[in-house]
Amino acid sequence: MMRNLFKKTTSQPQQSSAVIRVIGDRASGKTTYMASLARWPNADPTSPVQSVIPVNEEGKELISKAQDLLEQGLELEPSALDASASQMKDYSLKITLKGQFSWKNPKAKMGSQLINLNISCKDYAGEFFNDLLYQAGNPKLQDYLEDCLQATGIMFLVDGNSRRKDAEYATGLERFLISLDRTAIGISKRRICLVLTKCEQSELWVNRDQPAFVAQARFPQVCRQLQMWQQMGAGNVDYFTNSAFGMLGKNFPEPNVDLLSRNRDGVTAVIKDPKRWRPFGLVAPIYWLCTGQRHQELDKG
Ligand SMILES: Nc1nc2c(ncn2[C@@H]2O[C@H](COP(=O)(O)OP(=O)(O)OP(=O)(O)O)[C@@H](O)[C@H]2O)c(=O)[nH]1
Ligand SMILES: [Mg+2]
Repeated sequence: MMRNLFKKTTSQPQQSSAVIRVIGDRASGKTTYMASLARWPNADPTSPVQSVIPVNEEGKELISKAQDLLEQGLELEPSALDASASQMKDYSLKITLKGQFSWKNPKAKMGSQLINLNISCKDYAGEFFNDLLYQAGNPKLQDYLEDCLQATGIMFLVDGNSRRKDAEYATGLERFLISLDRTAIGISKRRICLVLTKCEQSELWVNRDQPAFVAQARFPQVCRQLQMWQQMGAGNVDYFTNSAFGMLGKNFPEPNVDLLSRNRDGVTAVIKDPKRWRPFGLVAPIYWLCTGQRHQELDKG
C-alpha cells in the first residue's frame, strides 16, 4: 500500500521529496531543529532512520553549527532576516529510512528496500513572522511570501511552552494563509504541519504521543485557523511534537536541558549533557510532508 506513494524502482531506494519552509515566532526553535536534524546525534539503533546526510554546503554548515555551539552547551545565534528570500540559505538533506520491515526484524530481508526523503528547506528568521503581524505592507515581506509559494510543505514551529501567545500566533498564521492562497499558483495542494517544539518539558512530554490533542488544548485558536484552511480545500494539516534536545535516562527520564529562561514567550535552554544528546520527533513531520502519510515508528520517537 505504502509503495504506491513512491516512484517504483527495483533495488534502488524509493525516493520521495519535499520543498519545505520552516516558519514560526522568534526563538521557537527553528534553527536548532534544523541543526539537530542535520547532526543526528547518538542515533538509536532501533530507530527507522538510517542516516541524515547533507547534500549541499549549507547542509554541512548546519552540522558545524550543531558541533560548535549546541555540543558545547551553547545556544545558536538568532537568525537575521536577509535582504531577500533568494539570498537565504537553502539546506538540502537526504534522510534515509531503513526498509519497512528490516528495522523490526534485522534478519528479515523482505520489504527491506530503503526510503530516501530528499528535502530542501529554508529556515526563516522569526522576524518574518513578527512582520506578518505588525508590518503588513513591508516589501521584504512580500518577497518572502512569494518564496514560500515554491514550498510543497510548510512547517509551523511553535514553542509548546508559549500557550499564552495562541491568539498572536493565530493572527499571524491567518495573514500568512491568506497571502499564500491569494497568490497561489502552480502547487495546488500544500501540506502544513504544526510542530510543537521543546516537548522534553514535563507537561508536554507526558502527552507527546497525542500531538493533535496537545495542540488543540494549548493552541486552540491556531488549530482553528489550520482547520478552516483545510476545510476550504487548500491543503492538508497535521500535528507533531518534538524536542531538539531530548531526555536523559530511561526509567525516570528527565529533560536533557539546562533552562535559561521561562516566560510567556516559552523557554530558552541549552543541552545539559551533550554526550547523551538524543533529540526526538524530528523526522516524523518531514516524512508526512514528503508522503502525506504518518509513519507509526517515527511517531514513537
Ligand atoms: N528546551 C528546549 N529549548 C530549545 C529547543 N530547541 C531550541 N531551544 C532553545 O530555544 C531558543 C531559540 O532557539 P533557535 O533555534 O535559535 O530559535 P529560532 O526559531 O531559530 O529563532 P530566530 O532565529 O530568532 O527566529 C534557544 O535558547 C534554544 O537553545 C528544545 O527542543 N528544547
Ligand atoms: Mg533561527
